[in-house]
Amino acid sequence: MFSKAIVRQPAKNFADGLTRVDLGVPDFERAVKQHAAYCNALESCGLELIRLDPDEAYPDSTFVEDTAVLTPRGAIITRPGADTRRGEIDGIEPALRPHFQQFHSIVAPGTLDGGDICEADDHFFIGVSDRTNDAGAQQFATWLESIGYTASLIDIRGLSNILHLKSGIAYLGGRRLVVIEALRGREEFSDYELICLNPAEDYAADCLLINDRVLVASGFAETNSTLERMGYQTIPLEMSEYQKMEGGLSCLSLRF
Ligand code: CIR
Repeated sequence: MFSKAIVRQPAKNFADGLTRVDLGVPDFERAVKQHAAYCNALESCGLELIRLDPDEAYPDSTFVEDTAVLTPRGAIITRPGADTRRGEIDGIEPALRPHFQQFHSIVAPGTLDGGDICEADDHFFIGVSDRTNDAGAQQFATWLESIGYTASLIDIRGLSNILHLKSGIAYLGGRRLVVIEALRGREEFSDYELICLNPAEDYAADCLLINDRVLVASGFAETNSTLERMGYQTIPLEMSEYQKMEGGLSCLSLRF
């Protein structure tokens, strides 16, 4: 169960962040409204929010998930793979200090983005991507093993339509994973029940289990009804402005 989350409202220059998709320039006012609805949804799931100030020094800093990985046994500060995002970690560590005793950091030459880490109970899937390199993935796996978790590495470098591993998978508890079609055949998932999405709805794979509800991007009707039919209570959220910047629902918070 989660009780808290860290969030950071987008800064005015949010549109200057990184993106490889051609979905248009995000509208700042709309992004702020969508962020507020996201925060309300987290609160309606029982979370207390720790709200950080918008930070214009880092246009991508609303995507707080990439700066840390939080587990019940400790926190790790990442080393984001994009140069323009590396300094974002400086603003996250002080916010986490009061809540975690065990701290660790990814160090050079390793790079790792939190969006590449999918926690599935005591096991962690680690995406090796254009942002998370082999050294970062290995450092993280070694740290996890030192605190009693297991890990497997999933190479997604050939998949140009997903930025991070969690752009393509989500863990819903009970050994059940949402996956995009392009990842369903990976051996690492063979012991899991897979909910495979219609490729037209790949963006909806970045959904988020918060306690007993699932946050899901709105506009992806098939995914939403599949999840509802399986007994999940979903909260659909408008994510259009974040999708333009290649961010999804998990990216906008750090939950613990
Ligand atoms: C970036 O390219 O870094 C941001 N525009 C999007 C980051 C999304 N984060 C995530 O999936 N965890």
